[in-house]
Amino acid sequence: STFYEKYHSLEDIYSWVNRTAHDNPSTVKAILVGSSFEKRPLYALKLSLNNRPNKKAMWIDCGIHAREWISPAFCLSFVHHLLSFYKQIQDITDILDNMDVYVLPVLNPDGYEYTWTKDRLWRKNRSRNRSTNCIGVDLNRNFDANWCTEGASHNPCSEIYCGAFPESEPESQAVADFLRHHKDSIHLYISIHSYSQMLLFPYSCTTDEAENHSDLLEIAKEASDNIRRHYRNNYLYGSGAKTIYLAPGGSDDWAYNLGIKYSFTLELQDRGRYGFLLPPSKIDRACKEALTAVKTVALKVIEKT
Ligand code: 0X9
Ligand code: ZN
Repeated sequence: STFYEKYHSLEDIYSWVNRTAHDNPSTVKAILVGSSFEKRPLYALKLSLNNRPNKKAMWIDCGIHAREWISPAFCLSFVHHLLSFYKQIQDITDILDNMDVYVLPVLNPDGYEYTWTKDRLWRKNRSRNRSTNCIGVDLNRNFDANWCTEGASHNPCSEIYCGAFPESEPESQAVADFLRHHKDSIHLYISIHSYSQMLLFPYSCTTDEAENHSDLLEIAKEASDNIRRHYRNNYLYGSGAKTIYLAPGGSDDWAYNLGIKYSFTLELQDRGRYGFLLPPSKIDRACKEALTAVKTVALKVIEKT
């Protein structure tokens, strides 16, 4: 199997980031967007084909939850696909001709490292706090979107601990800062998770409908339909709160409220047979399905904005 059909250690992913930037000097830049609690760098790749100003951009992040290994695997394969098939495949060409693409392959490197060395099912980051021995904040409860209301916890020992205050964690703050600085160009935000095979959009932090709900629904339906047509696999779609559960403080809702009106969370394979322990033999298919969804969404956003 190839590089993209395996899971990779954090060290290997850092090398891959370096190599990818180095091998594609005219199109790819590695941007240091911040560092983690344990001081690991947070690198995003920027794929940008020519230096036209005012180009739209999309942002995609992977690995906010440590144990969801298929997520970083997707970010790597997505970058590889974009770079390999520009001018070969029409939809890839259309995306890169119209958008810069920012890809953050591992938003939570400390947690990811921990799942490789100590506890495969760790979810949160690895930050410590004075008050308890419990470690880590759920980074997808740490953003400032109805922060720590129903669906998150103030208990530091909880898997859905929201942190001491919004953006208390260096990882969420780094991403939020980057998006704040680039919000005028970034028209699409996507966060990659697993598992459950869903395409979610705001809101998750309230049962209220987003202002462009019907637009988001139409895009999500098209993505889900495309996955079903190509791979005969079902992806549920809808607002987060109504499709899975109320979960405030998520990056997607926060990005949406910032003004990035196309904001999605994609939950990859599977439906629970292997859960977070998706075998490497399933990586290729899972990434192809996700690629179909991401391409569909990106092309629709290019069309609409
Ligand atoms: O609960 C989550 O953070 C995500 N599901 S997971 O099983 N990967 O943990 C869903 C996130 C949906 N979006 C928001 N809650 N904002
Ligand atoms: Zn997740």
